[in-house]
Amino acid sequence: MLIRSRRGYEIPEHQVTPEALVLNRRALLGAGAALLPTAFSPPALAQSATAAPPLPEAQRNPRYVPGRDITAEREATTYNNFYEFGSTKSISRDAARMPLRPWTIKVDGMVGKPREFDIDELIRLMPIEERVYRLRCVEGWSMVVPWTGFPLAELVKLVEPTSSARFIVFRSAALPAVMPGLRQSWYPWPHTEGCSLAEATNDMSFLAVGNYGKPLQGANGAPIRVLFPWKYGFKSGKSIVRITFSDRQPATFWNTIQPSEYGFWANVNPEVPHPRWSQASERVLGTGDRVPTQLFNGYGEFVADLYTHLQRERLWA
Ligand SMILES: Nc1nc2c(c(=O)[nH]1)N[C@H]1C(S)=C(S)[C@@H](COP(=O)(O)O)O[C@H]1N2
Ligand SMILES: [Mo]
Repeated sequence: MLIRSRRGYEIPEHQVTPEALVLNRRALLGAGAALLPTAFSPPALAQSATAAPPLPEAQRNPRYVPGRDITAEREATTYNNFYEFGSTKSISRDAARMPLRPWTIKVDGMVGKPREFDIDELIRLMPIEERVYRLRCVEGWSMVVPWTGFPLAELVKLVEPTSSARFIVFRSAALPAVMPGLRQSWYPWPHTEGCSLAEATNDMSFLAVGNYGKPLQGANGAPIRVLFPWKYGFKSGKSIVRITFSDRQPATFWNTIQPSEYGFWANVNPEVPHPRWSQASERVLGTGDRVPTQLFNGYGEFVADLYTHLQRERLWA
């Protein structure tokens, strides 16, 4: 989890293909369109069948103030942890090959209304907004990203958890044809992460379908990923295909690999060091700044209440 972070940081210009394609396409559809020969048919320019359509308009939620500059889009979209694509930070180009449509999210387990959602149907059903959140990786770097999506609580409401449901598990896609990391067979694929039902219904828990005003790119967990900004980033599962409600605390990816280093709750705490490094401060991506890490990543006023009855649990990574 801590490995090779420095080298992966520098990504060659030519790897930023998806953005360049998007811009070209905009230019064609916009001012350039008038110059196209009349025989040119717009459907030829339409999104490929596996790409995401544009997102609906989203208002920024003023409740969650980042207190820091937003990280440059290029940093946040090209410096990633996504082990399905390999254990370096430079996976954005490979991840751009992930087919994003059709995409189905199955919601099952202890719910009154189990259901399979087509991703675009889900986006239409949900109240879409923008949230600017800090994200703190357990490795000691952080970023600030505007995410487009909806509160996880809204999805929870829709499927009506039964009275025995206590936990939720998020399963990520495992697509061997495009994910070379899956060949690293010692990892417990598919990637799963989890939270309690109480955490899931906290307003901060967010399902993101976009960032920087655009549909998510593969590297950031397209087409849908979860965010718990008061926890270390490894809790925020990417490219989710299944959400299962349960009465038991689920086994999760990093906790299974190395339980002594990565707990289930994994709340950010500067005073609880990782066994191999301090968590007192963090490197802010794209700026070179080192800033003090905050308890609950600075979101204690919104989430600390979730843990008052869990003081005997290992709450801090
Ligand atoms: N499926 C999956 N989800 C994942 C990971 C992963 O390897 N696979 N890495 C996690 C880690 S360690 C972090 S820090 C965040 C990084 O999110 P970002 O690349 O969008 O910054 O994603 C998390 N979600
Ligand atoms: Mo991370």
